[in-house]
Amino acid sequence: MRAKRIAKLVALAAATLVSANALAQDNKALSEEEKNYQAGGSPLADVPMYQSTNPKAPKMTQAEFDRARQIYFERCAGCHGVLRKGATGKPLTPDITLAKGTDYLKVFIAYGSPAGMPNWQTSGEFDAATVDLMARYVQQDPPTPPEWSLADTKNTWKVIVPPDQRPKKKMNKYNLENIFSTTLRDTGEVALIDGDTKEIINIIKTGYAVHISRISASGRYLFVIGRDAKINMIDLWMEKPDNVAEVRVGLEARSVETSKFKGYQDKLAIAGSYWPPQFTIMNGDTLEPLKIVSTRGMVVGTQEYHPEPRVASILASHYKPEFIVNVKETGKTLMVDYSNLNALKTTEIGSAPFLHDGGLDSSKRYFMVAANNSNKIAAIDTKDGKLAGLTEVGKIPHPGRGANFNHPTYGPVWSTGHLGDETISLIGTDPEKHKQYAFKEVAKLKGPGGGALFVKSHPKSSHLWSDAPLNPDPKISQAVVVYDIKNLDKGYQTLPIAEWADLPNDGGAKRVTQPEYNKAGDEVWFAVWSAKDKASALVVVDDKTLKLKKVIKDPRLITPTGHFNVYNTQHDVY
Ligand code: DHE
Repeated sequence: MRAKRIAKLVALAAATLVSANALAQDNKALSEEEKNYQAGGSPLADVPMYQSTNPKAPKMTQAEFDRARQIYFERCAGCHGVLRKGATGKPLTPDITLAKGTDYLKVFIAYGSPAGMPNWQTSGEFDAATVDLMARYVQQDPPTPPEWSLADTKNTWKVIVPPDQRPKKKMNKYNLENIFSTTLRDTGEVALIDGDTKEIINIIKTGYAVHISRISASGRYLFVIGRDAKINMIDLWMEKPDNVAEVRVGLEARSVETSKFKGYQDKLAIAGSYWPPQFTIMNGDTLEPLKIVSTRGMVVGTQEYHPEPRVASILASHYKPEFIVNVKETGKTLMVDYSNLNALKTTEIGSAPFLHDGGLDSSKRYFMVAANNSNKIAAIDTKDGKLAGLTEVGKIPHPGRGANFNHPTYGPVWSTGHLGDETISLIGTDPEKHKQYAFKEVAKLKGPGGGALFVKSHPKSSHLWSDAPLNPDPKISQAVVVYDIKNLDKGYQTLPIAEWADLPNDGGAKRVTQPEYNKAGDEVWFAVWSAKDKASALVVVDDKTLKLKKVIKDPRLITPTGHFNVYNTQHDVY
């Protein structure tokens, strides 16, 4: 009996190995890129959670459980979910894992799977003891992080400078519309940089592993959110712009936005949380929390209950007093009418699961959002509150906010690059004059490889830019490509941005990330992103000549990733 079981196990291990190796050869780049992206760490790793004892699960000491839980939240939760009920990755609940057993799970964790599970041991990231630890951990009952109520939110809320003590007019000489807010990811800070002089104005403390910056409708307040769900509100009118309020809206988050509809400018702010799965509407000049709404519910299509649908991108409508809230796992876009918070009206638009990032088309009527692991782009009509189209694109679209330009044949198009393949998809966005192309993929441009995260263009430019910071080949990840919109058939030109940064040879990854235009649309900024203990920089390129214009170096520029130009972010220009 025992011999038979061992033989079965060996056969299983061999089969898993063969398929995992085949994957490693065919598709190594893909799993490496996805792993780099998803396994970015979670603040939940440090949140204490209760260990329940399931007599059927393999034994673990409290210390082992805590260590494994930390690794799980740092490396696995991004795909498998906080509650292990599955997100972009498969569910790992004890009903499934106990039936598989420790030996099977060890093979799976060590060698990965063709469905996209990384090969944690053979890639050198985990040793055999860690693989064993994790195989035992995923058979325990998943610990649940705490909820986060209005009272919890209020306990973290600080008004550093009350509105009546803030400047009555702009107190500095900066050209506010051309300031860049640059994420300093691993120090939990943003750098405010004067786009005209390229000097650092201030380095401001924000949340942990800060994610994005957004600007209020008036252009005065800058909102920054950390992965730990901490929001910082910065007043750009101060002599030296700095924090005026802060609050935590949960334990983990990625998105923040402010009301932009006429009559509601600067009135409200909103932030979406990954954990707990909810969004919080706040007062726009103090961050006082006003209303929390849960996003737990049914998945589009299957209508199965999902316990932790994360809030991904949020955008303020220009057509109505509405926030456009994208709920990742359920595949639903919520148009949240903020005109009466006591009688909140929400229009729910279902498209496809795994809604992630996106931006407006050039008319600002359609919100184009990537359902990333469904390989689709949904077009949400923010005027009529309905799904205008859902189109198949390449593998794992990742647009950032995307890039809009006028295509010589297809008219206005919005574009996205992909994490999982080398293409850039162009999607028609003009149902009036180019109806036959509207919300369909009309063309695919060929890029240098997968691992692309952000594309960008500008109404005054004839260029389309794409990065590929997560491509495993440094020749690709340390450069960007640029297309001439008037001559797309010519293909792309490669610019060696990291080389231009001329950083010391300290072994830093120097991943070139996120093209962002200045206000005038004649410069493009890039981050050259290395680890915390390695040198990084920002590189500014002349958009007309495609020549290097300036390298911004400063020991305080640690792990720069995203950067957000005030005017372009405020007006959704991309
Ligand atoms: Fe992001 C936007 C989530 C990893 C840089 N990122 C977003 C948005 C979401 C998101 C939901 C859209 C916000 C919005 O528009 O309201 N990002 C996630 C993740 O869940 C993920 C995969 C894993 C994680 O652990 O966070 C992740 N993101 C990254 C990175 O590793 C990046 C490259 C570097 C970093 O700073 O962490 C990164 N994400 C960005 C940037 C944007 C962004 C620069 C804003 C793009 C824009 O043009 O607006």
